[in-house]
Amino acid sequence: MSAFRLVVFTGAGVSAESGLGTFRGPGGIWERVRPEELATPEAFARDPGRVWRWYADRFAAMRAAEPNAAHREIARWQERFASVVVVTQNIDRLHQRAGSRDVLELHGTIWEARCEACGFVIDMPTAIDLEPGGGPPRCRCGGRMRPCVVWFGERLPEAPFERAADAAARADVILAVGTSATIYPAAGLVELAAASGAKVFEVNREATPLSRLAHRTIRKAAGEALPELTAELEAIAGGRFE
Ligand code: BJW
Ligand code: ZN
Repeated sequence: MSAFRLVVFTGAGVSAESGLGTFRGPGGIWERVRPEELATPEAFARDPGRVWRWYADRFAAMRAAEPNAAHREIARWQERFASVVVVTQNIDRLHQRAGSRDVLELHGTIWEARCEACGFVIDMPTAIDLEPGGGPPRCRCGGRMRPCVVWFGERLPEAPFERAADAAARADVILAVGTSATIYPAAGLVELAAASGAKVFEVNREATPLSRLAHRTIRKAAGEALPELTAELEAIAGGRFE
């Protein structure tokens, strides 16, 4: 018997109970703004001040937010299972703040800003302080700083994506939590895991395109569902640590 491998694939819904808005669905961010107006390189080129301020406001909310019961339960699984890889589409770092050590950020992080011209990276609080006027600060090379997130039409960071694909291909169970699973290539990781023989678990308040792949679906809020799932995962893992 080989060691039990769990991949936890998360989206905005896992942070909803920390008070952070999701993108799609009722009350979602995209009901108020159109993605192509803000979350694209073209939008940033057109109106850098607007896009920067939108991220600075969201950063303030994410910094003030606390990890919830779902983030904490996922972090606890590290002590119970041989391998737990958290693959997240979230930019808020709440998994790391809850104690998860192996977190792959597929869509970057709002905690850093980088220069469009030379790639120099600084942390977001410093970047915000550099420009009290509220726009994106300039790098020492003269280039404009931007949030270290992945916009539509941009490539995902290669190293975390490759590690995530490898973990998905080797997983015994992949658990998708709080994601509409509509954004590619991230959503394709669950299809890859399923095709490689993993059991697919889904925790989401609503049905998603993944639901048809799922061996087990739990239609509850993540903070309630995940602590309840622990015993079930332990039964599947069966103490496989080596
Ligand atoms: C709860 C809950 C609770 C609520 N408990 N659950 C194939 C076909 C067509 C198009 C494409 C394709 N492949 C790629 C594309 C283009 C595009 C794409 O996927 N478009 C789709 C519309 C189809 N993809 C891209 O552009 C990607 N890049 C790319 O493909 O590059 C290719 C390339 C190659 C070579 C050179 C250059 C390029 C990049 C995608 C980047 C996505 N970025 C964003 C913004 C990040 C920064 C920011 O935050 O502003 O990432 S968009 C947004 O969506 C964000 C999220 O990470 C992502 C996913 O959303 P998520 O997390 O699933 O949230 P929601 O809101 O959708 O869902 C929340 C869920 O939670 C819901 O289901 C609720 O029910 C549930 N929920 N409360 C449990 N308490
Ligand atoms: Zn620079």
